[in-house]
Amino acid sequence: MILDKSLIEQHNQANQSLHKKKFEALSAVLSGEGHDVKTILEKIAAFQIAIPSWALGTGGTRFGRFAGGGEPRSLEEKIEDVGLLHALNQSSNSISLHIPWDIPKDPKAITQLAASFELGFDAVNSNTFQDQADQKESYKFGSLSHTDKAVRDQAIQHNIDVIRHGVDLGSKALTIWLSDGTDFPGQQNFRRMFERTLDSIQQIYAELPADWKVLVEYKPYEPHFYSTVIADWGTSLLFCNKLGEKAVGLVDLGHHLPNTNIEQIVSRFLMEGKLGGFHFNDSKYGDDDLTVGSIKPYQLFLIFNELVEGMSSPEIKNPELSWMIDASHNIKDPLEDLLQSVEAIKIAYAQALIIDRPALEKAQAENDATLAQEIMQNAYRTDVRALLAEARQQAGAALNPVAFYRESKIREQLVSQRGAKSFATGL
Ligand code: LRH
Ligand code: MN
Ligand code: MN
Repeated sequence: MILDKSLIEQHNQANQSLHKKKFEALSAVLSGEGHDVKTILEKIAAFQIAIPSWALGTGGTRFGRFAGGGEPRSLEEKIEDVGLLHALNQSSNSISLHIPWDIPKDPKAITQLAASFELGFDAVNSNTFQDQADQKESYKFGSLSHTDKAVRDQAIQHNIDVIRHGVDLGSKALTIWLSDGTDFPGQQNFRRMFERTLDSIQQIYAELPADWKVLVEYKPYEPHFYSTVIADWGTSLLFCNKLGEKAVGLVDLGHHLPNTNIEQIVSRFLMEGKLGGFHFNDSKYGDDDLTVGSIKPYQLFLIFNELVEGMSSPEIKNPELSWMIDASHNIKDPLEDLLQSVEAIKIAYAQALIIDRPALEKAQAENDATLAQEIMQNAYRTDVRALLAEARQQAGAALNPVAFYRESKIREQLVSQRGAKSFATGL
């Protein structure tokens, strides 16, 4: 469906007077603290977060999946949904495809359709964690790390095919999430698994176009429950360093054991110039699909503190980052969920931008832990939502995207177009 922009203007008009009061009050506080509100607004507006093609339908768990109404039935409809999100918040100007879940059969038509919504294509994702109906070799016992060369070759070729699809779409990165691992002690030799994987990824790396990156994602467990080849950031970094300049680490927030200090991992990757990007989500236990910022918003802020500090430090030489959401929940409306996730990411970014950095550095130099905490939490406890709303309004988006989505009955319209029980492809 194509959104009538005049409806957004009406919504913004109706909410203008309250927004103005909030924005003016916040601007006064921030200016008083020495911040340049205009520059912050520009940074917030420029920050774009890619949407994964597999998050536009309701996710599921291995115990079941409940159909959402009006889910996109094709890649074209997924692109329309991302276009809708982008029109609502002007913050998601690209889509990330998972192949073969979303194969662009006519890449030219697909890129044109995306461009009509002002969208491009972010990293393309390969999938060697499932068997497809038409494939010869099975990934039951692994793919890039498999003991059998024929299986490895098939998985390597799949990744190369994914790169080719990405080239057709104008993507600039391949994300490899390798699920390979073992379920029982003694099942495999750790070192040989690593070596076979390295050899496989080296062959994929050799096929990367000059201006491409390969993002090496890690995950401690699931689907395998005893060992995973690329289980942690150290292993990801090890692979990246052995592969070369184009290989960078990908931090999926849900891929850490409880209480891991993710912000320190981010700092380490940055320090090495090896941070490639993020898959944003949140988690309480061992899950990786909850709405960003729904469980640990302070952790998200601390991650952005490292990013803002690192990316503005002259000694850090890190390539541009790839920002993406990777969350697909079972009960929420996926579009509302994505709007909330984007908002949470931008809130954390805005809060990190208003940390009094010179004062923090002074407190650190003087070992003043109390003052350092005061400075950090002064930023974190500032309600920056009016800044985000203002940035959206200036970009022609909605002051309150979720409220607008509900007022305009967008889901109801999608249900009437696509049916009450449509299933999007994905996990
Ligand atoms: C694995 C993962 C990886 C996959 C996606 C569907 O848990 O985070 O990024 O590609 O989920
Ligand atoms: Mn992920
Ligand atoms: Mn995941």
